[in-house]
Amino acid sequence: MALCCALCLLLLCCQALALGGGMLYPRESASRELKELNGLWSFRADFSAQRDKGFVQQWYRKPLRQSGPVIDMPVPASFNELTQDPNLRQYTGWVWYEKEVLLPRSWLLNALNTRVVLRVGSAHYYSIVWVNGVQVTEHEGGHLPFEADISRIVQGSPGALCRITIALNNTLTPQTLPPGSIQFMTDESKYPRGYFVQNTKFDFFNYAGIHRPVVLYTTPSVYIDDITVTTAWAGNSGMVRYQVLVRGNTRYSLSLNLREKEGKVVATGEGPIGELKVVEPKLWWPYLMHENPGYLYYLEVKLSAQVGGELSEDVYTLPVGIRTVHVTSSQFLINGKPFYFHGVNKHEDADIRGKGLDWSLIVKDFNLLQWLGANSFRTSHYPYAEEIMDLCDAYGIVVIDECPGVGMKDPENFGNKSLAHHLVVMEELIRRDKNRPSVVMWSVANEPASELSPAANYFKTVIAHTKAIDPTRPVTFVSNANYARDHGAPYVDVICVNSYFSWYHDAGHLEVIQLQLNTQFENWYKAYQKPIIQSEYGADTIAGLHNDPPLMFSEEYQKAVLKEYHSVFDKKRKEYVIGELIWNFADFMTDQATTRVLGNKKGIFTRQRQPKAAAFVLRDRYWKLANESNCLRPTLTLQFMSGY
Ligand code: BDP
Repeated sequence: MALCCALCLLLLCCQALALGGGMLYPRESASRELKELNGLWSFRADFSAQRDKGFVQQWYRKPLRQSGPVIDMPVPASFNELTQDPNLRQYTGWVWYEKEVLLPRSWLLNALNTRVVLRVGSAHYYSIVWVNGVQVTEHEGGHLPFEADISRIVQGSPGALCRITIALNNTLTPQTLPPGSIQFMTDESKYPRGYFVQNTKFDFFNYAGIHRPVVLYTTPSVYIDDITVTTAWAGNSGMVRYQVLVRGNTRYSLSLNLREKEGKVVATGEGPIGELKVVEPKLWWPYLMHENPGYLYYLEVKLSAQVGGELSEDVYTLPVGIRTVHVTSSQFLINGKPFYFHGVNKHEDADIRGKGLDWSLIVKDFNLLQWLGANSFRTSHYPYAEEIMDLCDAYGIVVIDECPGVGMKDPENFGNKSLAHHLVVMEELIRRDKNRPSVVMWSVANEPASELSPAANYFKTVIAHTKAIDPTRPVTFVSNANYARDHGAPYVDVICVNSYFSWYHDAGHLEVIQLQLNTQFENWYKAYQKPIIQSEYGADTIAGLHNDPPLMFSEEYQKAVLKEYHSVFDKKRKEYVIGELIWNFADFMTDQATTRVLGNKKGIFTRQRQPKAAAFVLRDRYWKLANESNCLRPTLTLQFMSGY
């Protein structure tokens, strides 16, 4: 009974909330103000046996320091590796964050026409949020943003002090995404009473905390809630179709200006739905496919309404790239031209910070991608920060946008509850990233147990739902199942396959790679006649470990594996292979295991972003591939409109 109770409390409140409205990235404008709440927050992990003390004692009711000791915790960051306490590193359950903020008086005085919104970029995994002791929202799932209108609470309270409390639970269950399970150890000769561990079947550390920026922002009370754009072009004219969702009043007027980079208006529109025609459009091209990649226009949406007898305006500016995406039986076309993915799989991962957003790391990584000649990456195995996605849009880095459907290895991960949640996660992901030109394909999962029979209906439903919300992009999931028994593959547009020949199979036998890889491609293509991406391949390598002839874990072995794969890619890319994504860009942290040496070492860069020998092999190859398309070497610089 006590154990059951503990589990219940760990999993408290895990039902998802219904989605309503948009999730525009918070940007300042003439009508919107923004206050970042990054920095040090007060923090306490609830180490009580059932992890329920915070709820029993209602820690959200008064300042956290008054209910017990607190420590300083940076936001954004994972909490796991910031202290010397090993119990906090591996903690599972509820942790509590709190920040006190002073609000500008102007936000409180004009209450009739000011909405104050609290937005969390992402927090892992389940969040409950209170402002001044009043619950304002809860959200299931890390990796995606959520927000709450807190106007009534802050505007009704005396003084300008606003106390934000966030309780966060990193417990994963068979129905969460990613899934996990809590295992209670009941043999008291081996484990203390009440001992439990969190088990997962994915290969990265379950870092937790408030991982992305928390902001407060304002809008007028009649406001632009969402904008959806789709683009097309033919001959010398481009088309930007838009739909604007307004909330707060049904009587309003909307005017739109599409500006080019330098600010010149190139098209105008009115009303909530319409098409903007752009003469001689500058198309959005991937990096290394054009001398001016990542070209963005800016869609300035202006809303006017009467509030309390006075004119109220809201302005929001959305970056827009004009481009098309199509898939044939053997090609991936961007703007009608074949695109070959030569890129990487990444992780949001760094020592000390874990999965917390870090601008220095982001800039370093994009510089390494540029150095490498990589034109694309997959957001393995969850949506990445909006700040990263903004740079992909601006630099022309092509993205396969993956949801956190990873580690789905057991039949219980394919039940109705998992499915319902998976659909919501896809809705949230598309709501966030639908307007991004860099996103060319959705990936609904990584290496699920797609050979299990429930996987057929499961993936049919998830993929159909994804396509229903966004009919403009192809959909895939990444498979490592046998081609003849994969129940999800019939529903994807592009086959994405992971394989680790001479590593997890035929360990050490480099000589079998070419034959096995060739067979893999032929089998999949014969079965489906769909283009194929090698979505993972690689070998663990300890930087500085050398052995020639190559032996596993040495830098020479990683190079050799890559070269064997590349020789097959070079034959098959003339037919139907449309891409290669190395596993992995950099070493990253995993759970402790006998096969993991302080994490996964398949990076071509170390965790500190220093190149292993394989990075140079890949660099030569990627630049050779880029030069085949004869394009100039652009520098990745922000093309954001000045002042934007
Ligand atoms: C693949 C997974 C990836 C792992 C990789 C590995 O998709 O998450 O990290 O193997 O084992 O199966 O290195």
